Amino acid sequence: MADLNLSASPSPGGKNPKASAPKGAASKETPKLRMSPAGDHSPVSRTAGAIIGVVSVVALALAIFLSNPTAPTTQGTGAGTGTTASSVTPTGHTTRVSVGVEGMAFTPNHIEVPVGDRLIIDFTNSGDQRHDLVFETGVTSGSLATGETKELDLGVISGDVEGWCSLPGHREMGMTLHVQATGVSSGTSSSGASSSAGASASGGHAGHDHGQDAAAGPATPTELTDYAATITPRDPVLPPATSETERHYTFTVTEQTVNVTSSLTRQTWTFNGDAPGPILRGHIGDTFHITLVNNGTMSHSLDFHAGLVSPDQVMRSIEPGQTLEYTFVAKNAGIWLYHCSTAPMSMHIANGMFGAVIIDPTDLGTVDREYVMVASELYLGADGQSADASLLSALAPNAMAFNGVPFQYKAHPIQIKTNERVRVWVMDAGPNLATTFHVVGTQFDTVWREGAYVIRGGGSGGGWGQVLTLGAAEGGFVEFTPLEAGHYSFVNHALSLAEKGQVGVFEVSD
Ligand SMILES: [Cu+2]
Repeated sequence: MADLNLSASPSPGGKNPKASAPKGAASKETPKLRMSPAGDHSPVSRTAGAIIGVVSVVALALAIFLSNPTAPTTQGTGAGTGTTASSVTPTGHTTRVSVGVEGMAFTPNHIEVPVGDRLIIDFTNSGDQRHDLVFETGVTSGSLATGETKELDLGVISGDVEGWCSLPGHREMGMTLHVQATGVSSGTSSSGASSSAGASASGGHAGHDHGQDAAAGPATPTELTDYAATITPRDPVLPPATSETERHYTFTVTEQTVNVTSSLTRQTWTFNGDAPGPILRGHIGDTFHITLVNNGTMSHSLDFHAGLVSPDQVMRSIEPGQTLEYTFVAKNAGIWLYHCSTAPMSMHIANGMFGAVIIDPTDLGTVDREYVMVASELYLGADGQSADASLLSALAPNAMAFNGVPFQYKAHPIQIKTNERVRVWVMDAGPNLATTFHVVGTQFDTVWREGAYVIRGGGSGGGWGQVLTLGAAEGGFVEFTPLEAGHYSFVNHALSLAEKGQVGVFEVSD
């Protein structure tokens, strides 16, 4: 039979008994039971096809009652929700509650409604980006822009109902709304009456955890590598900066589904269609003029670490269809991250909204080849989905990439010649984990990290380097010269991450 939990938790006076049911017990076969506080223990209604279950529950309830006749009576609603209104007696009363958004939370996020009341929620998106409000019953507001309002009719409430924002990552950030059905309705309101008197709202409830179970990776390294072999790799070559000093770019945000393997896709959110977005390069003193165009379905934004500007205006989220002008002067050298800064940022970055701006140090040396590697993490979920929010929250990526695609430079080695001097710029776009960039078979005589040479042309006392260590959002470059022909793997030397895709090969020939 269905799993029921009719444990009573009466108030001290015994006049407002409550019952709770375990989450996940809701089904069409779940018997619904209501016993009136007046002592009538016959069920008000029962679900067809579950007579045995109902009888068993009644017997159990009677047994509990008979074993302790003085115990408060139990108001049980099973695991009912607003869709099972037939299992309770409608009070004819309507509870009406206004719900807003503050940051990444609904306010209130906990609503108490007497069982049998009809619940209407006036939902206003008072947040700073698009949100929706959906309930497990299927009632949904649809995606609302900032300032929009939608009336949601949850019908007659027969049990607790869970709501949340369904935009990726928002629920996990805390955007949940718990409707608690309270045990006893006054039942005295006249039919059709509407007031907020029966509602008790608070913002202090932590809500229920809707996090998904952390799943094993849906794509094996072999599958990822096999797929990478079928695509054209992203060109890792970094061209020299052009000589212009006023630089104009358009960054167009789109959302699309892309393959990760031949049988698995994921949703990406990108600047100009690819992750990473464009790699920009210039000199100290250059002015960058970026027009951000949001052609997506949700709010997005931009944060250029390369600029020294107040975040308030240029980094604000914009709506689908809107544009934003973002101008900054590159005052200092570095390989600077840019990313979407709409909450949850981890989700927007994990879905592909990141890139780099390289401002050359004035004392940059001469090399034969120059590449850029943007390190990032993938949190692959079910087919066609954006990043898995639970894995993201747990800092547990199941695939890793240089320049967006796991294993692409293992499947397509980068060709260089012996004795060529090579510079590799590395940006750790994260969103979370560190990168320790190492090239097997080489040592670095030059390591530049976050604005300064760690070593240059060899360190003191003959010391050279083996890794460029970068935390999330850090960047730098290394220089090395392979002396012999062969296959020089480059890896994140946090090797479990290399094995998830942050590995490539320099194929060196004479
Ligand atoms: Cu975004």
